[in-house]
Amino acid sequence: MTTPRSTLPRPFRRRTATVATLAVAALLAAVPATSATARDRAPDAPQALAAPDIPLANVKAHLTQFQSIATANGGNRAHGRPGYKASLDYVRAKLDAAGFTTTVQQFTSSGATGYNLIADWPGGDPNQVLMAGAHLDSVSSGPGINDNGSGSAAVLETALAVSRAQLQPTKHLRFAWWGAEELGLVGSKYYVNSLATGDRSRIAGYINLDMVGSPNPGYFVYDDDPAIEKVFKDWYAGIGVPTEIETEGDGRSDHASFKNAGIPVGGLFTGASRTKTAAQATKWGGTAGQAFDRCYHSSCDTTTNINDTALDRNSDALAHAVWTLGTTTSTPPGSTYENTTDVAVPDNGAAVTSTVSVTDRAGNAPATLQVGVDIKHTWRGDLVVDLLAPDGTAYRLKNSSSSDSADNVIATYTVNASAEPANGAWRLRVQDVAAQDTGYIDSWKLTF
Ligand code: DTR
Ligand code: CA
Ligand code: ZN
Ligand code: ZN
Repeated sequence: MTTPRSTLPRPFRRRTATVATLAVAALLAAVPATSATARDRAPDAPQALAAPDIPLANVKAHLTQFQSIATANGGNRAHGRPGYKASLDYVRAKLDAAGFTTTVQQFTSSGATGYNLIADWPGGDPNQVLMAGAHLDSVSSGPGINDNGSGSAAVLETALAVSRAQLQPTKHLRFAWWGAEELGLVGSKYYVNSLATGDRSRIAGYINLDMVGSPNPGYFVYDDDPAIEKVFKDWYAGIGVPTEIETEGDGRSDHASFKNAGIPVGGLFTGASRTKTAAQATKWGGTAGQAFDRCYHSSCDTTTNINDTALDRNSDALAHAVWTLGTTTSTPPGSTYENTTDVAVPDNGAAVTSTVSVTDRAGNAPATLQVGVDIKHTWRGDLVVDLLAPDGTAYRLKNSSSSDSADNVIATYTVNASAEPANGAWRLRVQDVAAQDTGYIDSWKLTF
């Protein structure tokens, strides 16, 4: 059940260039941003790609509010407890005042009502929704200021910066604060599962921030969607801070709910209970042999359990990603992947295959995947032709025919491959099932 102040954007068909847009965004990240910020430009001028600085003081002010809320509500902000809903009401009030369209999504978990907060920034292409989110709930044993007030505050302040800049992004921007993450990603799973299939495919990417101010911080970037990962790694490289790939997190925060639905994800993390190594202390500072966050899931996870530099850097990194990925121009439709190597087809024999590897896309293949085939073969009725998805699923393109005596199969087939991840080794399989007449695969290609 939802209690919308306004509804989420109406359904539109997805543009197939969406996933390619993220790749372009990553390239744009390398382009030195112009010095002007969005606020320096007339409203109708093209937006600068340079994000504004996110004021650390503003982010910390939200943490102070979360701390006060926990203190006034039994010491926590956990699912099902008053401190959680009070946290949500605080965040929502800020967003409403800043011009966002907010929606509260209710669900039930462990016998208690849970709440997700969704905030849409009006405008942008509803076919390309860029999301950034954080879980707002704490564990019941403490106020959860680093886990995950830090992510919640960084996402909130980035959203408020979008409003201050009156950003007019290419993509539609949506920000989210999840309930009941600590119970098993419950709120974000509920959100993704509640999306109609078409709505899911409109989400170009989801960026997750969960623990981004750890007191003994590491700088970890999720190694999921290549375009999102590159935006973050390039930004950190730009300030001279080395990053590591986040390896602890697969499935351990809300990005997993989106990744499991085939949506490109990325994110930032400063570490939890794992111990910082000597090598990490050398490159990042801090204390080797000590946990990144000694107060993980503990009552001492208070406003004193924050490293300001880490919180500031990750807030600025998120803003950079939202501006970069959110304000990219649309890309030319389609991307083609081709194999032109000849493959002989044995007469009345075993099937042969030819492979096309797709590596730079994210999300699933489209419902209108184009399969261009060029097979030189007399009496083409001998041939059975299939497309094999990376997981081996076969899509029949052409059946054999005892009456089709024409030569060559030169055709383009449209396949609904929306159930298949785009990346992987796609194969064309050809078999000659009747004696006499021979030929070969001349070339074939996939167009997304
Ligand atoms: N599961 C998160 C904390 C967490 C632990 N490892 C990772 C890796 C990436 C993101 C988050 C986490 C929590 O306790 O909320
Ligand atoms: Ca900053
Ligand atoms: Zn936690
Ligand atoms: Zn967390």
